[in-house]
Amino acid sequence: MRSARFFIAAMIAFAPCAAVSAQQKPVKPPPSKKPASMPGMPGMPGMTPDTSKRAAPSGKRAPNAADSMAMDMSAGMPVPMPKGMPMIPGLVGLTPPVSPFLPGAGVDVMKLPAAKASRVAKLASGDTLDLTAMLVRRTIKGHTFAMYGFNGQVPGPLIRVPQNATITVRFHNRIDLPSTVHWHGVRLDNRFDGVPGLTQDSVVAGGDYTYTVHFPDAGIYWYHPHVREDIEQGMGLFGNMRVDSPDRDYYAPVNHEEMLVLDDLLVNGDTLIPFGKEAANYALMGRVGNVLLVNGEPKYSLRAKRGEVVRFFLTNVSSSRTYNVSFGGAPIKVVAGDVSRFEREELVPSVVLAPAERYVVDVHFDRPGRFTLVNAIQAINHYAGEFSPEVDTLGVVTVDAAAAAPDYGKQWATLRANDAVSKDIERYRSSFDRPPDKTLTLTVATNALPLATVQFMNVDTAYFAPVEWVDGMPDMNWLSTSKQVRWILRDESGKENMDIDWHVARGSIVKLRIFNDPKSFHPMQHPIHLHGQRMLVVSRDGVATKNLVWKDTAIIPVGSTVDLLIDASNPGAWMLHCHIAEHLGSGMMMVMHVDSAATGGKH
Ligand SMILES: [Cu+2]
Repeated sequence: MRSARFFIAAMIAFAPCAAVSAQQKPVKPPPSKKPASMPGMPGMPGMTPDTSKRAAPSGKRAPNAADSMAMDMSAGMPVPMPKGMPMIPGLVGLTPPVSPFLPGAGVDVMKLPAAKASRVAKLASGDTLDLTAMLVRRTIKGHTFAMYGFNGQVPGPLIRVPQNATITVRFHNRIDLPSTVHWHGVRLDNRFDGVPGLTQDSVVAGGDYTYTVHFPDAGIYWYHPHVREDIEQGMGLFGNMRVDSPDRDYYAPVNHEEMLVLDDLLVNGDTLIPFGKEAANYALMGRVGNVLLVNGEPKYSLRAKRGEVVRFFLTNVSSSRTYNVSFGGAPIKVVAGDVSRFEREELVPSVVLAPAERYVVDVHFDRPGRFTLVNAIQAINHYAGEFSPEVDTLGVVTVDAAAAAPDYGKQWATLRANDAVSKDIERYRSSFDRPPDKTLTLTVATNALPLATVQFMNVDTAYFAPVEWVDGMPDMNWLSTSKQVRWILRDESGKENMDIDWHVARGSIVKLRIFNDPKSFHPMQHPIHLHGQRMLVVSRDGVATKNLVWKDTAIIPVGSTVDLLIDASNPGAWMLHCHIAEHLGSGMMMVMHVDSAATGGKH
């Protein structure tokens, strides 16, 4: 029971020539504790991990994930392994088949400008913004790195515009890779979507490109490059856009608003783990960082007054990590998601955010004290075959005894029904239960992976978690590149990824059913993102969503079937892809054409 990983590691070490046949496969015992669930976000039944059995109350918790990981020097590999998890002997000494890449090769990091905090760029319709991707110097937990930032800021400037504004953005690429800017979630003109090879050529290092960005929907969005996201977005190229509704009562009144960009960084002592130059490494699970960052910093703090209501705009810009965020017991009201408000405001115990997702939450700090912003998840240890609760502190909100004025406690306690949202959704309801128009199966194919990885995976897939919240096998993950791993979207005709050629008429309502195959080589959740349109998650595993919200990204847990309803209103060639940067880099993308010969009919 102790160790399936040890068992197979020993088997590989002592019988290096023996290929593991199906009959020989040792059967991994089921994990001692199945990942239990509790009611979480609206429309996400059973997705929130039960971490109620956490070992230590506050005070004893590791302040950050990095502190629970240590480099395994004895193994001689530059990959930080979780404490107590040795590397598989068959992998020792191997390196990924790519050359290493880090930003700013040959540049004196101390001569780079120090990254600044994000500033607000408040723009009116017709305004122009210069946006420069550049090298910056960042110091994180005492270690200094050459990284990237937009306009020298991390996160990049917060672009704040009124709904229906159209702005011009002059993009200047001053980093050491080709790049573009994608305006995530914005239903803009297809020409400015920022996808190289589809809507534009990538902008060479030193080059420029002018975007026209129109904002038809109020809410919270973000921008990032659509070239080598594992490197460019991972090294700091991301920023929020906030689109204000003309309706002054769009949200309930609050005392204060905060933008929280959640990110993680993979650090090994005083170095960053290099990326693959020719292809992404960490292609199996995506790069999961060991330092958690809020707005680019490892420590977030906020002071509030007793009774204060704070609105947090949450965005997950991580390459692969899914978060389960809560505020130290302060009650949370979820107000809005990716592209709209919810039909109804709802109290939730925590908020689950897959990469690229956004949520708007109002939190009531109704008593004085320290409230820790935490990521509470169910960790998986592939070595021991066990699940265990893990709580990482992202920041602290200190609430003073003095009372907040005005007191919005009453407004916070009122769960508003957003009738405009329900009314807008009304015309789509008759399509909720009809058979799907399109289907996708999510799976993976591999070749030329190290034998030890293949053997381990054959055993490991005997069990799975609906969501992998941490990297439970950093050694195998680091060694796998997008040369060896191909993540797959497969449609009903059997076509895969960029061979898929969907055409739907503008104005049609497309029901898309996505199934995440639990029997693949390494099953894992995928946050599926559709460019340029909005969609509803109408059901998960046959359970209808009770409280709808327009989204552009939906998490598909392992073994799940999720029905999406796409409002195909915006003409053009649009990407549909997994937003785990390394999965996208490993082929998990396709194009959906929304043909502008408008029929007005239904698909
Ligand atoms: Cu994926």
